[in-house]
Amino acid sequence: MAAGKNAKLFSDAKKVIPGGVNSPVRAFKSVNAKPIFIEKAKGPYLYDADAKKYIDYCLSWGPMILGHANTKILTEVKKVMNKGTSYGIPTELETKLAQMITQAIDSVEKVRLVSSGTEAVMTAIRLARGTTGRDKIIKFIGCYHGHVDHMLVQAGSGALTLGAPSSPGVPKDFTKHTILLPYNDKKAVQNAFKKYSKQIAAVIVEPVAGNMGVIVPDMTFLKTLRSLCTKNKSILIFDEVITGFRVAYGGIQKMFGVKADLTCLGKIIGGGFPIGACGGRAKIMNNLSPQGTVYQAGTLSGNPVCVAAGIATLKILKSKNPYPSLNKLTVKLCKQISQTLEDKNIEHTINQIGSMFTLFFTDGPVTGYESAIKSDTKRYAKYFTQMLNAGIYLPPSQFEANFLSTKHTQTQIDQTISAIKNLKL
Ligand code: KE4
Repeated sequence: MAAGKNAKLFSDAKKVIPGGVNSPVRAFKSVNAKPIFIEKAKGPYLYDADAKKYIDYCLSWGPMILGHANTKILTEVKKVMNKGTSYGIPTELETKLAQMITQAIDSVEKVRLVSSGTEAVMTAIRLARGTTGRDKIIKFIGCYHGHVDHMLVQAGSGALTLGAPSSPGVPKDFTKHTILLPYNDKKAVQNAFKKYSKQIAAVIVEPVAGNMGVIVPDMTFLKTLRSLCTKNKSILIFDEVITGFRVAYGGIQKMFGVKADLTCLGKIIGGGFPIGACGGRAKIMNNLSPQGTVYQAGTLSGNPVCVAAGIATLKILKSKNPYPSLNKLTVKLCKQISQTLEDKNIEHTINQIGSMFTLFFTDGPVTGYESAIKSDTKRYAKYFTQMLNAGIYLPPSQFEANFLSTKHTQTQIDQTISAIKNLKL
């Protein structure tokens, strides 16, 4: 609960920033609470304006896999900053990060760096349309791919309808080529390709959903997307803005054995600085200007400071390979959360993969949007607030992912479980 300085900061912010925040979910509306304002962070901890300390399971929505204010990353960033911060002219650092990404993800032969996940998705979709000369895009209900107009669609009435805008300000024309299908539903995709086959430029999917809470789809779903795209010469886009370098070094593709044609990245590859990337097969990527004719640009794309943070992050992830222990600790946490809630007879289900998970207040299983929205969001709001008061910061929405960092240890797990034991839901 925001108290003292947090409340004052929020009221000041609302006077000059819409809703007092620079991204809607930070306003804590989904959990019916008032936001905290962060003063500083270190390792697994956040410290708010009232000097209250929190264990952070949101990690800036994913980027901070090595914990906050990681000394090694900051040292590398400071070295680069002392030489200047932005040139709008190529630097060797951009090539280095692109090389690291292409070495980490087999399906990525070339990379274009941008400044956000939204820009990465914009680039991938325009590139897919420019490459195929087709207009239609398939996306899945419950997947979020940033706030580009043609991705802000809601399901029309009945299946297989073209998307209707989900936000004012998006003209109907901008979403008329977006086909919205149920996530994890092979049949729906097969029917869509039957109906629109040679009109489909691309299918874009979160290979593990993070934006309706964590949902790991059936492998046959992803394999079906792959085979249908290959057969129809459509482009398969994996939006790995969350999963990229989160679940394993590189993307999820090696683990799942399904290769995308284009991959969108962000978050972790910037080590806490603004970044995004669109990468994929050279044959497609070479269509991007100036080598090709599909236009795309950005003043701060490949910014040396952001890129230095990304390189330092990936270097540590590659050399230390923290994934086995990080994933093991996450499984342990989820098991203990579930056991504790069972002992309290609280209906729930947990979806977890690697160091990302979501606790849903529904008996599950949660396999797609329809089952996710059965969750008791009022109960989640109470859970969020009681955990916040106990010094545990969770995503301020039932439909987001929790993350662990390499700085989370048994100490934080123990504190989290004792807070859950005291819940009154
Ligand atoms: P950004 O433009 O926010 O950097 O990335 C957009 C994006 C694209 N693809 C996926 C799979 C994403 O999850 C995101 C952004 N994630 C949200 C949280 N789920 C960012 C938080 C926010 O919007 O404030």
